[in-house]
Amino acid sequence: AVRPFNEIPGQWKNSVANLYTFWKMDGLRNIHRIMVHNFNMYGPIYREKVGYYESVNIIKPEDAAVLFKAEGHYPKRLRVEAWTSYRDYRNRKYGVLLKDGEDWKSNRIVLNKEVISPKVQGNFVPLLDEVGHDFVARVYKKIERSGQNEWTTDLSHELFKYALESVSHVLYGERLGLLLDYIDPDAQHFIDCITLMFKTTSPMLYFPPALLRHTGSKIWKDHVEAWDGIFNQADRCIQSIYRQLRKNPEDGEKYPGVLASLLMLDKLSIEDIKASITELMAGGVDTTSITLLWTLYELARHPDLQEEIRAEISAARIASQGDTVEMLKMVPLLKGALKETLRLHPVAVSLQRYITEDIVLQNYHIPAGTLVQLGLYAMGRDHRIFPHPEQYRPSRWVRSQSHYFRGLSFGFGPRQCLGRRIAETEMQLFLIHMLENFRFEKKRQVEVRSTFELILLPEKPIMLTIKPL
Ligand code: HEM
Ligand code: 2DC
Repeated sequence: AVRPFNEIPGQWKNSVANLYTFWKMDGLRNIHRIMVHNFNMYGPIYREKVGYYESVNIIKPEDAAVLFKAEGHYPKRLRVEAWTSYRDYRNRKYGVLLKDGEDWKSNRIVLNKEVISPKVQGNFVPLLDEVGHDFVARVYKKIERSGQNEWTTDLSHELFKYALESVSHVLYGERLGLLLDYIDPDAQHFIDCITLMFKTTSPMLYFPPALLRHTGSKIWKDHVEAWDGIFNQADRCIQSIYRQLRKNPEDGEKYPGVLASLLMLDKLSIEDIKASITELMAGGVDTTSITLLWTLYELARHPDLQEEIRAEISAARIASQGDTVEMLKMVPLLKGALKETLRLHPVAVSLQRYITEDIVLQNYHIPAGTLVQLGLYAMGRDHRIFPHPEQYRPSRWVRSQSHYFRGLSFGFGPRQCLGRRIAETEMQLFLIHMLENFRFEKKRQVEVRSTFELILLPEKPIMLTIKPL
């Protein structure tokens, strides 16, 4: 017989005590490790209540399949109150990230066509390829200046610039010029604001922003300042494209970028377009750059694997005869490496959905309306789901075992990551260019752990040594 909801194990009855333990364990930065700990303690399903939100947590691919079948036509995830509060406070529209219901669906359908459909991939490739090329030139310059024929560095700041330059080129069809020697202070400020925005969001998952706002807390003030910086910079970029487009409408010769395409399509209001473009610009920086940093870190720790991927890239370069879109179809191990990076170092600790119908998970009845979380980080490190989970093995995504509900780093279904195509293409091209030119080494082999700042980030700087081939 199916067991009742109230019998699911977990510390959900005493939420105040739970919040206290949470603080004591420095839970804010360790949320991913606490989830692993809970799955070890309670098994593959547990209920929890931390602060004001309550959820059922699952880890198994089979359960993920059941969850996503019950997500309904308007899939809804955990509402990040800090983000909606800011928009309400400043009277700004929600973009696709924060909308729900029919409003979300109608915007998302239009955006899908311009941002994630296979037909636009070809438009993005030359734009992203150009940025990858410039990044290589910049690294050569840095190596030259070092006078040692190698460059040892924490690449994260360069990667943030690479990611912002890439996503901007795709969104606006224009270069910002972030890979030049001169650093545009506005762009640097934008990058800093995104980091601050994520950092100040995580405490507000547990303390209602409305409360913090009315008590004049620093977290809320910093958060507002961060979003203000993000919106101001995005507004400037959007205004400039808008004006250009009104002065000389597109000739249709060259791909004008996502924003201009949306404006010309005329299916969404300008305010809706602005809201979602801002979210895409903000969502496109820390996510891909950190994933690339983790990938270089793993490749530096696995020199043979690095060589194997380099060989795959060389072969693909020759076989594709200058057709970059074709080339991207010939690098399965490279794509496996990115999947493997996201398995061990996911951007999102969990995926969540409010289910729209009653379901059964692990033989427990779960009523419609419940928030169900799939622990992505915990799943990626579970030996029952990924044999030898501690090993970085991109080939597990190429051959062997079933991938059934295992590759979920970008989420699932109609509510999955809207930036996925941009992110994947951008990351693949980056690695292709970098591996064709440089070797990556790690001087000291130390394990770097993740810390939670809404997205998972390396706990300390990752130092890499880059050498020309
Ligand atoms: C949503 C992961 C890069 C924009 C999401 C979600 C995940 C995710 C897990 C939630 C999906 C769900 O609930 O099923 C990632 C990862 C990235 C990445 C792993 C890179 C390694 C990007 C980039 C952009 C972006 C580059 C923008 C260009 C968005 C947006 C949403 C989203 C707008 C909300 C979509 C909606 O609610 O309809 N992402 N993301 N992401 N992501 Fe990403
Ligand atoms: C964080 O418990 C942990 O892609 C919470 O590009 C549940 C939760 C809800 C939504 C998730 C968030 C977590 C992590 C960051 C995600 C976000 C949805 C989109 C966002 C996964 C797992 C992200 C990084 C977007 C951000 C775009 C934004 C800055 C404009």
